Amino acid sequence: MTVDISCLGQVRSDWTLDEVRGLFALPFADLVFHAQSVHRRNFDPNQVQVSTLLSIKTGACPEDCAYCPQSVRYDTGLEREELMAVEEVVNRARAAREAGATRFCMGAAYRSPKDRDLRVVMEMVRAVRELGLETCATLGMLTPGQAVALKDAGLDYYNHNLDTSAEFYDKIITTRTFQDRLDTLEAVREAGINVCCGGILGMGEGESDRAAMLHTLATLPQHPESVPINQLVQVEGTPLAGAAPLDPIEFVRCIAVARLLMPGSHVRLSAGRSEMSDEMQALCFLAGANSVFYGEKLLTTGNPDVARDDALFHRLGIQPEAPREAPGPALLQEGRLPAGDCPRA
Ligand code: SAM
Ligand code: DTB
Ligand code: SF4
Repeated sequence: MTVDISCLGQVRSDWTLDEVRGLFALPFADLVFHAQSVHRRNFDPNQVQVSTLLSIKTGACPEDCAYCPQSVRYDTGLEREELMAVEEVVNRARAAREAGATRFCMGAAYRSPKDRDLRVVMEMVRAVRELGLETCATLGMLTPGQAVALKDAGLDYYNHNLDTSAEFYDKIITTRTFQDRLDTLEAVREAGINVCCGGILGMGEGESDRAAMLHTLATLPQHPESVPINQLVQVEGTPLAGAAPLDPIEFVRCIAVARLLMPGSHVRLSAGRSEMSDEMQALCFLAGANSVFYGEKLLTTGNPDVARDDALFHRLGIQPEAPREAPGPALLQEGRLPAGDCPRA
């Protein structure tokens, strides 16, 4: 398992699985040092992008994702809620903006949206954008036509996660395939929407699955602009409640590897922060995480309250990042990120 250290920092889509494993095998201090070095070449290391999530349609989802409190198959005591009114969403977005968020992410417990629901979401996107916020939605699988409609409504980002490796996938979800996910990601990319795509750690997968998931993300034709790395939030009633928690050092390792594989992408320290110490979050930022969800709630579960996050940012000297042009092609054109022409080791 070899990796050519001199090539780190290049934007490449031709990583081999062996190279990814080689990064995982590095001593922790070396890995975090390389990740932080690459991070500094592309980002201000003291800035973190801040998004706020809202569940615009909650529960009663027909899918069987083993981690999810919103699946209709598991009794998690969650109250189902119909699609929210546009006005209510706008009020919540305004409050998020006033609290300091720059991106507003609207999540719906759909397998895939019906066109009549999509029309309402498009109205939400237009209205949230008028507030000066970046917009993000996560609505399940999309057809190419639906992705184009969302783009036309002004959607900036679409979140659709791989969740885990192709190999481990059917231990977690049986109601749609890994390929379905890749198809939606392609539709989103083709429509010209920024891609937000990552996964969940701590579902009983092995390190080889974590490496394979990051490898798939980093070998997509273009890296996702945003890469959420979630730690499983265990919810009573879901099949994954009681799963053995992941070693926190292994979680940080994944953040560092994601940073090295996708140097121009925002890596989001996503769900699971409520269960993390401030020290662990600081290590994640050091390893190259530069985005978080901000606000008391994720979709249905808790997130650190804003007072705790404000105090953490203050202690670490972190400032919220102003919205900017999405990285990737834009930065490549400016010549800030070298293209991937490094010969493989
Ligand atoms: N229903 C849509 C879908 O699955 O694409 C959108 C919403 S779904 C809740 C978005 C993502 O949230 C999932 O793909 C998963 O990665 C993450 N997620 C859901 N439940 C989680 C949990 N308990 N812990 C960590 N991440 C979770
Ligand atoms: C993502 O990767 N994480 C967010 C967002 N994308 C939609 C969702 C986390 C959900 C955690 C469980 C819940 O609150 O329901
Ligand atoms: Fe439904 Fe999304 Fe939850 Fe899966 S992750 S059960 S698709 S809401």
